[in-house]
Amino acid sequence: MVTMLLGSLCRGGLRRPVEAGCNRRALLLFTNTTRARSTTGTIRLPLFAPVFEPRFQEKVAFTDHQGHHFTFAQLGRKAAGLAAELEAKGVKCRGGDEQRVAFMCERDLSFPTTLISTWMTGSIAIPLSSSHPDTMLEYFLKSTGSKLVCSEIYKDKLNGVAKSTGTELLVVNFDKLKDGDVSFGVKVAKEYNYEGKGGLILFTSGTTGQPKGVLLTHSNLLDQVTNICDAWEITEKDTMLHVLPLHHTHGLIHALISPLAVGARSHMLQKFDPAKAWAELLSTDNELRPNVLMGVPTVYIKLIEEFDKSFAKSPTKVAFIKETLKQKMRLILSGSASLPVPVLERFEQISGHRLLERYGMTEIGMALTNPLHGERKPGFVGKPFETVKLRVVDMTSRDNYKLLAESDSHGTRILVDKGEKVIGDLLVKGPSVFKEYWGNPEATKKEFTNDGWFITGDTVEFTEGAYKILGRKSVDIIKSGGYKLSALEIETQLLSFPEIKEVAVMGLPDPTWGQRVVAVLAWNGKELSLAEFKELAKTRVAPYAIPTLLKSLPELPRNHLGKVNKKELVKIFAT
Ligand code: MCA
Ligand code: AMP
Repeated sequence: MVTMLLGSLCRGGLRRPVEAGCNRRALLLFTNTTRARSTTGTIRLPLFAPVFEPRFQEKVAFTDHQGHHFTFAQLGRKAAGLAAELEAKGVKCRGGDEQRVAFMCERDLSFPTTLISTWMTGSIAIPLSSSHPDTMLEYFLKSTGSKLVCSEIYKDKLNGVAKSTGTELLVVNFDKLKDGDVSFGVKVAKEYNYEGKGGLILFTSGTTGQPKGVLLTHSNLLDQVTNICDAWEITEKDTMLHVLPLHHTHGLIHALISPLAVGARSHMLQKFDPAKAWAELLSTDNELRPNVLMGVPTVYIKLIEEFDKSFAKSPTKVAFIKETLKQKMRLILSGSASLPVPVLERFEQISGHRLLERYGMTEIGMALTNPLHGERKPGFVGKPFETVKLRVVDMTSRDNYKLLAESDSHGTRILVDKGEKVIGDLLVKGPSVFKEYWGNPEATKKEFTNDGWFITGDTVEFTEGAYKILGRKSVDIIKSGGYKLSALEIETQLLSFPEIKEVAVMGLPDPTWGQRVVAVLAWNGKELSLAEFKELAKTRVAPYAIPTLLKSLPELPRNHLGKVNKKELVKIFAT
């Protein structure tokens, strides 16, 4: 019965997208569902449909950190079971306005189960991080008006948050969760039109105000996933070693949703641990060992440190590691922050792999990539993905900019005079670009030009036929360990403590973290030690955003406009 239903699903029961902005390639997915793209061939809307694909059913979809394997069939049954429970609780919105379901799960089968079941009910999924303090969680819940689902382990953490925000909380015992009817998943994927419907909200930091909820539709997600699976040839034969957090694009869309969407496997570590990651990369289990790794630059820096500590002294181990990785790994990628060229070079020396660096953003998915085949230029992020259009501009305001160059996957048109450099602000357009910031039309409008281009805030250079990222325009955006952090947001949280009179938060260049979060403070009364400060800060600030170096001054130096010059002030840490 299931197979029959799936047969009809795969022959293209899904409706053809009609929305403006839906690209040629997405249309292709719907008109030719048997083989949508050369490499993947199986991605279709909604992205959970492949979980129910007959030919994947006996394949391992997911391996957790304890080494337990789960097939696509098991994942599908669990997701159908939870979707039925959610529907019984009134989370059912197919055909109506999407509800929001925020969830906090462990890095095991509970995570993909909850994500897929949320999508099966037609709701928007909001993954939460257990590392976030209650105040942040309360803000995410209140600003999205979502329901809340969690694994038993987070019950105590979330009870208070649910109460204080008046949020309905469903605690799930995943071990006891009953299998559901898989034909329900098939039916939903087949009959309900997900085109243009909200799929995910991911929170990201801007220069001002509170974090913004980036709403990605199922169409956005389909386009993002198809672009990357195509460009990097991710197929059902791959196994991803998953070491990244699940509340951001990199760990969620790239390392988890993309493999699931093409019938590949994700092997999730409990957290990034360089020694454990090395053990997995060098595993002798040929059937289940990973062949793809995605990481932020800090991941590779820490892998190199671990290599130097544990293996570098033994020439036999050094040779074995290089040979094993050359043979067994297909692809190793870096993104989310600038990859220092010495790191790329050292990692290549160790592994025989040149890291494939790419560039993207939560709001736009991936924009630029070095080639899978062909030369990966150190220090460059390559060319646009298939459906992405780019502009390099000299920008005065949202409705006034000078075009310097524009690119798509076919090529680049340069408009500056010969000999002049193409350096400017990067703008992006295309079907991967998000729909809106949740409940914040003002902020959405501000981030687009009047003619509909998303303003990334990154400065780029086009040279020697490819793009380079030169940095962020604003000093108030910090990238640390691949996390994007708003200095102003951290300052606002810190100023809510009576102990702190004034504070300036900045990013200090750092060899491990890219940038390290640091703060100059003036205290109300007694100065706190770094340890005391961290203890206080963690009640309102995510652990990875807490300043790790402090300088205390009687008061912050300000210019005649009352502003702190952070470019100058950060130099205080050099002494
Ligand atoms: C942790 N520590 C830090 C930081 N994070 N110190 C300075 N800066 C930081 N950012 C401190 C901790 O407090 C702790 O100190 C010690 O370092 C070890 O912390 P731990 O959490 O164990 O670190 P880790 O597990 O080794 O983490 C390294 C990491 C992690 C795996 C690189 O930072 C990470 O997962 N980053 C990925 C972020 C990400 O996914 N970004 C993608 C955003 P103590 O020992 O004193 O307590 S999406 C995006 O950017 C776009 C779309 C894109 O292009 O991908
Ligand atoms: P996020 O908001 O967390 O999605 O972070 C997106 C930002 O990360 C971009 O706007 C860039 O500033 C930065 N970023 C991502 N990939 C790269 C890269 N390869 N090189 C430099 N910066 C990057």
